[in-house]
Amino acid sequence: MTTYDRLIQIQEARGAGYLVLLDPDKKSLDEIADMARHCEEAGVDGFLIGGSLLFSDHFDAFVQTIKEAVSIPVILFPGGASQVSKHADALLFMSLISGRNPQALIGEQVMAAPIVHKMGIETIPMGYMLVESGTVTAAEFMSNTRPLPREKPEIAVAHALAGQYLGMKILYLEAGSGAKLSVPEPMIQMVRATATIPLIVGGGIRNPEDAAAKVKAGASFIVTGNVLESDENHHLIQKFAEAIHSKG
Ligand code: 1GP
Repeated sequence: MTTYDRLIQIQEARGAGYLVLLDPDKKSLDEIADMARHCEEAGVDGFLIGGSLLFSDHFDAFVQTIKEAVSIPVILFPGGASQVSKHADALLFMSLISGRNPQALIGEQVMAAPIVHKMGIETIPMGYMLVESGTVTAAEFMSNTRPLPREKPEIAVAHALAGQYLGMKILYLEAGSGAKLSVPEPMIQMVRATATIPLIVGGGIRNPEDAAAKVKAGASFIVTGNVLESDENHHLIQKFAEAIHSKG
């Protein structure tokens, strides 16, 4: 079964899925295997690995360590063409469709394609949309794009439909890691009511209640990153999973 099919299965069985973003700059190789196992036991459905800006030089080993520690999907969520690893189950082959920067729309993808081909890794075409979130996020700055206005959900809908018609298999509404404000529910609702492909929502989600509200609005998958970076918040993992799994 492909990783994409596994994701669909998770969504169907659980109502929505919980994905945890692991940033190689924020966790050491020594601590990541335990953290990944803990997440799996607490009900996390999969991992995304990547970042808009990367300082660490252990990306490949980081992916491999996580992959060896767990059996849930390990999926690359690359900030650029250099963030690829053959150890992952799949790669979100994303285009930043909310922006008008050709490098983020197609340039990085062209750089990555020959390497991805050689690795033979599964690709999941994804329409990635940045949403204005009250501050300039790393994703916004590094991509040199303007995010979608948060009070104009119809603009998000038009982008989501364009992504779907271009053949993308999944959409991501992203407020940006550490966003002050998460993606507004009315925008999720409107996108869900029109586009039919699965919808990932992330950025600035700090508590299980927020996560549940995004699922209620129509998110198929919720991503959290920052909130789990401090060890004191690890007790929240299971609470997030329970809040997100509306079924089963
Ligand atoms: C970023 O959506 C993810 O790509 C996660 O965001 O770190 O704010 O949870 P946070």
